[in-house]
Amino acid sequence: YPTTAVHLNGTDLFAQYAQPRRHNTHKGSYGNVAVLGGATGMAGAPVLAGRAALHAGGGRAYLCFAGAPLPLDPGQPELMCRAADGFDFASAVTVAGPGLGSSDDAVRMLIQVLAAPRPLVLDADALNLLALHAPLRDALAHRTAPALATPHPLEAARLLETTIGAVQANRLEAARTLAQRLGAYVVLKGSGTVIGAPDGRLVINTTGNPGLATAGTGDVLAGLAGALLAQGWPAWEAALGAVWLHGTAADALVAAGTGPIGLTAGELVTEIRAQLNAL
Ligand code: NPW
Ligand code: AMP
Ligand code: MG
Repeated sequence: YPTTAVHLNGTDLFAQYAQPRRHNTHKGSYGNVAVLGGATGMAGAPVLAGRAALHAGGGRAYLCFAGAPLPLDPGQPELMCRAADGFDFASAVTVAGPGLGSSDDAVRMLIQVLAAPRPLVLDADALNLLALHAPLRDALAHRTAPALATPHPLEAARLLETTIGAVQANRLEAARTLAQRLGAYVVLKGSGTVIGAPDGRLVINTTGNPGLATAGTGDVLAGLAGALLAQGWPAWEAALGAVWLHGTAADALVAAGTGPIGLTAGELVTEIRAQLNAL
């Protein structure tokens, strides 16, 4: 593969992998997404990821709380809220990390998720825990199903045991090294998100804008990626498609005057649905 990255065109990707809704299908045809997250005080992060999963076409979405579970999301009662303890993570594609925190319970749940033979998205505190605990990295290395890690520059720096400055000074190299070390597809977020594969492939995304620099947009990206995986996209293409669509939705919001100033992660969720249906 070339050592410099190629730039991403998502339209062709969606033409090839997005599933049209066929008549004789049901919610089971579009996959289950589970979000492992939501320590006390952090319920908003899994809610945003779960909402994104539903708006991106996932058949069912479960919020699995490491802390006390919300009884429901009144703004999105379609989400099924559970305690993470006892949830069968083999029944879904899991998005692990949004608001997960760093408790012993969070580590224990993450070990269960890593052991489940299903595609997996690792974001936020799941990445911070991986940086801290070698047994979690071992569990990741022994997986058979693909994993997709979505670090922002500080999360990448923690995993690489370096600084944000060093990551940002060579984003291509950071994404490639991280993908090789974790044995996972890596989405290194930030302006010009870099997507890397363990075999050395690198792609730069050019959609998106500084309107995305606001709380919760990363949680939305993780839920979107989970929904594409749950609908059968291969992991590399799911990473590319999620990043491209997330940025495209943000660009459409800005073009309509909903940002860049004050764009919210919740608005991004509904625009992702609009863009997906237009594609
Ligand atoms: P600085 O400030 O420049 O030194 P953290 P988090 C850096 C949950 N959330 N380019 C930057 O560092 C998440 O899911 C809950 C350069 C920044 O200050 C997590 O579980 C929400 N630097 C948890 O909170 C909504 C960049 O990283 C620091 C960068 C903590 O996650 C919000 C932040 O990293 C949130 O999603 C870039 N592009 N991007 C909710 N509603 O419940 C980031 N940085 O300290 O790991 O904190 O990302 O907020
Ligand atoms: P997180 O920090 O996890 O909430 O993720 C933030 C999301 O917003 C990621 O998808 C970033 O790539 C995106 N983002 C943040 N700032 C910018 C920016 N200036 N330009 C484009 N995308 C951005
Ligand atoms: Mg984040």
